[in-house]
Amino acid sequence: MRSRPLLGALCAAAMVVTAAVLPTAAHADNPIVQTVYTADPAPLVYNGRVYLYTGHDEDNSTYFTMKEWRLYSSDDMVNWTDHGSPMSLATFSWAKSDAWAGQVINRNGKFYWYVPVTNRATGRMAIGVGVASSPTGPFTDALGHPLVENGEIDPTVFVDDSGQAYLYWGNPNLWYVRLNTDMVSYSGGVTQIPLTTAGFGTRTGNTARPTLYEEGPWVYKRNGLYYNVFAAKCCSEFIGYSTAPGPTGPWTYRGTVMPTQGSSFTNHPGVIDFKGSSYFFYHNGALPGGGGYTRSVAVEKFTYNADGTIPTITMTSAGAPQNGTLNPYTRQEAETIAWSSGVETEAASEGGRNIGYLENGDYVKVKGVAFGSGATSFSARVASATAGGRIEVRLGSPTGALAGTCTVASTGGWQTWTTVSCPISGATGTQDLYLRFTGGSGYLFNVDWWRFTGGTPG
Ligand code: FUB
Repeated sequence: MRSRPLLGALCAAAMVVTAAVLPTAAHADNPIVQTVYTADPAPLVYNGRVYLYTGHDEDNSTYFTMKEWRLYSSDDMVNWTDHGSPMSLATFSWAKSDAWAGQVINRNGKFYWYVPVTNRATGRMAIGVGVASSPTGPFTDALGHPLVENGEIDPTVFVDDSGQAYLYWGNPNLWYVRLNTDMVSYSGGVTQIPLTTAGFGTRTGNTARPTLYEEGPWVYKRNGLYYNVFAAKCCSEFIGYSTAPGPTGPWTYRGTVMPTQGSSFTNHPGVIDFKGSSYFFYHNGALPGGGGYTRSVAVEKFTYNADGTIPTITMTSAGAPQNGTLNPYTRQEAETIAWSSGVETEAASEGGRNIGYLENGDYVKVKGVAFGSGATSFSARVASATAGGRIEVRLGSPTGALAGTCTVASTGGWQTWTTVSCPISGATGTQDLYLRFTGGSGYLFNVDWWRFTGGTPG
């Protein structure tokens, strides 16, 4: 019996309510992922794409119950491709639990993923390193033991222009080591960064923690200035930041990046520049069933002030504007999604992932699709262990103009794939595409990929 993961079922029911009370809900692109709960965003720009590494809050969590990390990628900041889970607690034989907030960096032709987990042998939080030769993994344990362990969490990694790499982490303190060029060892000791109120702001009512620094540091350099953006105060957290003339300080507190918002008592920053714009990633509890232990990653575009300070950024349901368009005349993965309702993803037998657990009325939105001169045909790779159903190709909204309908018959299995095609009309210019799945009761079919033909993008 194929049973739908909880969040998908929840979304299908809750989206009906959400759409009824929030007129803009159908157009929202935040949170970025609707298929599972995600937390602790760690974006990496590599080869013209943003790779967004996240944690995964389990459905119905009542603590930070996190067993794996997840990965999504995009080249336009709105359509995100689901790459599944390239690393989990099982990657680290010595880890017991707590797949918490980490960061990935590219160096030496490899990708290094620094993560905090609980060390089974000591019961303390330690920092492990995953390594892969591709940003999508699979990642393996680089060391077979922690890189460093002092009971504290949330590593952020940064390579200075000199080539010297630094790993910072900490809650309640803030630490760093100088990583060697192999990125899996360090020289010198573990150094504590003094948490002064000048450096990290003043917290009132907590003598044990007199500064605002709480956790989740994100360190980077821009125009010669070093930034440490971090989760501040607790609880609920806001996002604050400090700057310094060098990688080890002295730090000066600069104020608020994102106020306390969004029904999660934690937040976590990730900051990048991509295709000429700056983006701030964070998490909140905005999905149905969301909260402090069922969080979701979101993104906003922002512009640095002329003096390099960061403006105050607020959470939106609209998210960042699209940076580019999507070409419908090349194969697109069905798990490339701007927004979805009732949809889950899973590993596909033909490689990558497929969308599944599709029921009558579920849909996927793909934003800013450049149909250009106009498509004449749509093809999709599908599989169904039941009676199948239909893919409605709609434009502008889930109930927008019907450009075509593809019928999907049973293929005899959820991973027994065939390609279906149907004629298309009216798909010209750049429009939002909605693939709406219809049929009888129960699960209808899976979709691995799709493609339009007949036109040229533009
Ligand atoms: O996700 C688990 C923990 O919650 C992270 O390590 C912290 O930064 C906070 O977001």
